Amino acid sequence: MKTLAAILLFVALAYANDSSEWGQGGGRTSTNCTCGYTNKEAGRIVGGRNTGVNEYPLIAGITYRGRPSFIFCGGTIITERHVVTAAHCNPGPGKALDVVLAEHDTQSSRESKTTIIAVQSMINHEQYNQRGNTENDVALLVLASKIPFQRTIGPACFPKANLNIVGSKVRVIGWGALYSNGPQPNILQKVDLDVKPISDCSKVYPGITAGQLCTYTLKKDACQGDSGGPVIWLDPATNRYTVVGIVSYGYGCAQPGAPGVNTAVSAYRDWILNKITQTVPGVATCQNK
Ligand code: 4AZ
Repeated sequence: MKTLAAILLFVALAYANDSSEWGQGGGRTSTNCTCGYTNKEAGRIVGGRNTGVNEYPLIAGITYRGRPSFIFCGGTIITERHVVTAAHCNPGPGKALDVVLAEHDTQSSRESKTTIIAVQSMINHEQYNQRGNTENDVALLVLASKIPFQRTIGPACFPKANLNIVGSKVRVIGWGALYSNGPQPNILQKVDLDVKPISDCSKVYPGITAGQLCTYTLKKDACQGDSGGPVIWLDPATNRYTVVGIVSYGYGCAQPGAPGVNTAVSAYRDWILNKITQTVPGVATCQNK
């Protein structure tokens, strides 16, 4: 009987800990707010696999209002009112957008309870598309109402300045095409990619800058529809996911010799933080202490 009580107490404590922390976290460094957690138990990208249901609470699907099952771009939650995405996802004025949160299977409403929030404004980087290349492919979505952070919905951790993760693995998640010009999956996909020196990208693409993150792994890649979505890195110091990139472009998908190009969030840190303060004063990103 004593053993049973001990087991029950242990289980209760484990649960209490999980609901306050919402999944993994708890590395040697802490963050100023809860971020970058996953739900492993709860539960293409090219060459990826299905995520678990609500495995990545930080992802946002961007949709045209009234078409919640067609996610045309991804995004990453970074504050209670902001999602970061790619400028090339901007359909231009006159298109009402929503973000879909806690989505898993876009063709089912049973497996996950989603939250849809209206986009109040989409702010493109002022220098996007100015020199006819792909740099500054970053935009900030300001949401019309506050995101209800919970186990299944929450922010990514925000990177420090001058983060260098060349040589590390990153994870890309999205509902983008399963191969170049192929169909989009219903279920959110994940894939792990290697971060390469920027010179690997500039060999293949003109006009690559230090504000970009080059990824390349044989037979694995982001693809059409993954754009704007999260490139995340499990920070070993916090054991939490930090948004390090925004899926931007590439020649085809998983083509041998053609890396993927992503916007490096760390390089646009000040631009993003300034826009956050200008649009919704008082909300904050979650960062390492
Ligand atoms: C796209 O068209 C796209 N291989 C995004 C990423 C990549 C290719 C295409 C990367 O949205």
